[in-house]
Amino acid sequence: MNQPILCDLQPTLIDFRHEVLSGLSLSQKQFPPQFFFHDKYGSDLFTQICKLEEYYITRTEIDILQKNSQEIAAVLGKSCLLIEYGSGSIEKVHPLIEALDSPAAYIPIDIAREHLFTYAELTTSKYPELNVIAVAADYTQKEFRLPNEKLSNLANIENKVILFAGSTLGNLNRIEAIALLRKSAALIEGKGAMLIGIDLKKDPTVLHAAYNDSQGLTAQFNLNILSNINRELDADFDLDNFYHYAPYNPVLGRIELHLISKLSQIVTVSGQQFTFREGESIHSENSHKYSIEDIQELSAEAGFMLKETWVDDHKLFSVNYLEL
Ligand code: AVJ
Repeated sequence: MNQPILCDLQPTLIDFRHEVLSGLSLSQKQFPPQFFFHDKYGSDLFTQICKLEEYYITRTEIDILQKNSQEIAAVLGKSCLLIEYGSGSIEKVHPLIEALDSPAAYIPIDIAREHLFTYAELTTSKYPELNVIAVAADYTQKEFRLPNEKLSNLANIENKVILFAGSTLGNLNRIEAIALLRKSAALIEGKGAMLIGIDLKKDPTVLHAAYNDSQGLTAQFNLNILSNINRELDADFDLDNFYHYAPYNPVLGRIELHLISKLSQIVTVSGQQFTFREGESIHSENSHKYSIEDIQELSAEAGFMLKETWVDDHKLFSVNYLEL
């Protein structure tokens, strides 16, 4: 039976304790966006969020990729090396894989080794002809390289394309986003393309509903970070003393997630004390929204050309092909 190749580059996992303590020590307290997925409950909550009517993002991206898979595959061309940041979602990537014309290989890259390998095995068992090279690594790290020794015995590669789905790019600010795109250009050695899912600017009311859902799942998702800190870092956050606040900032074009302190209070984490004033926030995520023009500009800044954009009927979400 065909097996995926597993290439373990031993990514260093984030030091939760260090990240929490340093984030809470800043004058504007903050957490990195990966914290939402720190435990199974957080990941499960996100799965629930994706099923909400109000949270259009995931469903819309899947829809765009499925409806346009033939056209996207034609743009990617024959014998394409499909690299993916994050181990893929079956609904997003498999339709594309099916549409591709004799792909050279599919390379999912993820920091979560177990999850990645399970996904890679599932993909090979579904597509026995496909070369799958799963790379356990942190693609955001400066030092990250493709395992070129594993690629040398592949048939001719006509195009290298990095798939970056889920609007994860939106977590980064403009400077960081450009840096990641430039890094990606270097990864494919100045020749190739990216296929990126990006959430579009739209009526802020729609955005507000997506991040302030009526069932309060996003609020739980945000507050769950505090539960994780309580459990793992011997902390005493009282979840009733914080609330979820997620406004759209039209100047910066982003939804911001915050945890706001309801009162003045002192919280102890791993023996260290942190003071909160009434109304003070911990900034837990940014989710940037772009217009097609913004995407064009961003691409150009990083040395890419926006060649093609696919959107849904309501222009909620976009899938973009950026070429070097
Ligand atoms: C996983 C980064 C796409 O920005 O919509 C959902 C995560 N945060 N609800 C997003 C998220 C709050 C999210 N991404």
